[in-house]
Amino acid sequence: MGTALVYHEDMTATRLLWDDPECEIECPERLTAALDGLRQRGLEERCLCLSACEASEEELGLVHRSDYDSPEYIALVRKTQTLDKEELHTLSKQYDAVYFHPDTFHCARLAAGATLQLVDAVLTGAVHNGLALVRPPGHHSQRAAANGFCVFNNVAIAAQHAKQKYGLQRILIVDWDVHHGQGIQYIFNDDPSVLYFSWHRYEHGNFWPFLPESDADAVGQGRGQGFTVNLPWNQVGMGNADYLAAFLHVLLPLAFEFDPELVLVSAGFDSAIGDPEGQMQATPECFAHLTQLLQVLAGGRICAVLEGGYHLESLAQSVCMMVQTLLGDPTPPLPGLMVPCQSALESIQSVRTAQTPHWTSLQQNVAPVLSTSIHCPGGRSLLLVGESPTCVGAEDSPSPLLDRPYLRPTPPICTAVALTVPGAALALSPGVLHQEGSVSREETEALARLHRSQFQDEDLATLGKILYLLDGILDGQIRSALATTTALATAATLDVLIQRCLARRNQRLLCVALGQLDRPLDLADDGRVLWLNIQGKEAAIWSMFHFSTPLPQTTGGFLSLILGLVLPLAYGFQPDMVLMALGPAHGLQNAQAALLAAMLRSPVGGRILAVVEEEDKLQLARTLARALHGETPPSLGPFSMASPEEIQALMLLKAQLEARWKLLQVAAPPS
Ligand code: X5A
Ligand code: ZN
Repeated sequence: MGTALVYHEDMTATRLLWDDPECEIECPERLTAALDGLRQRGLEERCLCLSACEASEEELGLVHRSDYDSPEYIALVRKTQTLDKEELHTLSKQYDAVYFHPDTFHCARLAAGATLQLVDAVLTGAVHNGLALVRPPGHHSQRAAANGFCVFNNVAIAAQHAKQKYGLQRILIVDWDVHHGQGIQYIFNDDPSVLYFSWHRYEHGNFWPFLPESDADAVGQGRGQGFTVNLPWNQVGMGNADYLAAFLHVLLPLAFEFDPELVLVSAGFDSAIGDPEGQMQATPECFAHLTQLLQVLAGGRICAVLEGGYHLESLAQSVCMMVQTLLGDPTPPLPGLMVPCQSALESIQSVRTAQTPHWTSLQQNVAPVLSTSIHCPGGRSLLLVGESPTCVGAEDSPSPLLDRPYLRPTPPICTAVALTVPGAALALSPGVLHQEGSVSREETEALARLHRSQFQDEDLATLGKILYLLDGILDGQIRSALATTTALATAATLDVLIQRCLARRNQRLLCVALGQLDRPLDLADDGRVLWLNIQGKEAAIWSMFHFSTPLPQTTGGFLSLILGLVLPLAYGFQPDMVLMALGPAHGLQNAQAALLAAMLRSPVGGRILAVVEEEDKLQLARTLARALHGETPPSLGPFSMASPEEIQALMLLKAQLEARWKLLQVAAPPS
């Protein structure tokens, strides 16, 4: 199982034959630049490379079928093979932003065919996921019309194919191209089996394709209401924090509720920095993060299909970021301030408002009653005044960001496991290793004494092993690790681990403590540790870095906690590593623990040390080890709506923390 890369050199054949400033950016070098990038970084050879074959006319007909009042579109495109340059130019002018070439029909059939092969490879289980590198792009193409460089709608054809050939009932299409894929929207407008999400440069309708139906209030029609989700960007310059906020607060809540069986990505990279069309500021690394966030859906079955992307260097880097993430590599750090801009928040708010009638997960968005008190020891008011910045202008040069090489060496050990239970052989995945090393007895004892923690003799041995894992992560020898502790030693262990971590270099540590684990008494409040306790009791806030919240009992509440609180905090804090501890009475189901671990990997590049009490069934350790290692976590089960109490607790906590942690915002503060 791996990652497929579907391509054919013939797709570089089509090109513009006359002068047209609008169309000249869609050039053959786009494909060669992307492929060269993959080769240079050694990514191509790690993929299962498939040579694209043309889609049949029957397959194209899944979307481009003729009806009574329009002539057959496929026949018309077929005919372009024999037209001369002048005739091609005349035909091209009948469409908006389109050029035909004698090889267009062949290339467009290869593009659709490549997409179908990718879907087949994923749905037959030959690979986990993959990318089709294609030209021409597809998402603007309509049933009987070429549009915006697109001839056949590759992704829409693939979705129909997945429904018909494999009987899929729920397909998610994520269109992160900077243009609105209106073609896909029209094709599935009344179809509830395809959830179409698109963000796009809109500028209140003043950007191509200038359509009112690209706005947030277009939600689909008939049975398809709520299955079209448009997030219009009304300013250029959207960056990493804006894209992340869109995923955490719009796409992912709906996607989890929808529970897709397959994710198709209309992967246009004109939404990245440097692109002349998009004028956005998101860096290539952002696409690694977006990809990894999608990997928790649909059992990891992701088919990405190239759409736009016109800055060759930016395109190549973004494609590489996506492919390395599909291959399972950890995410690189995300550059920039994690603060969404005012305009992005306004857009996020408008799409959430438009979609609220259609999605339970958004109906939890009730205004908090601020008079209801939340436990704030010391009685200080924690509300600070803050404003969201406006977008960075597009004129700011992209080059410093694009020049930055990405270097974080791959640790020799992917996932290490140390268990206290004698002889407990975990059936581990390849790459997950049992680790027997330990920090010396003297050093372990000294550390334990330093923190006046009470350890039994056998607990000290365990502590030594866990410290060894921690050191391995801090030294870059181990990426992630899992350890079990003996009963009741978790709190003391956590105490020592935090101190050890802080004593080393300039580390920032995110500590997610589940269950009855008290905040260590001497826990520093200098911004180096973010302490989040998730347990059964009421919410409490000690400072902007230390707080606790109850564990929701519903899947809806749990997902809101992860997407609405934990991940925004983790991304905002930008820790060097995560310490995840499952203490007494943590109450998490295995699938919940795995999802939390899997999603926490993104903001820290996979650097997680998880500590579990041995009383927990070994199945938990096994599931957690797999999630840490990058396997898609098991499903949480049927979606259940969060209870009013759960919503209230979360909203209150978020309201208090928003002033410091701007990624928590789901709406624009009044300007
Ligand atoms: C696939 C794609 C853009 C067309 C822009 C026309 N098309 N101005 O990015
Ligand atoms: Zn585009």
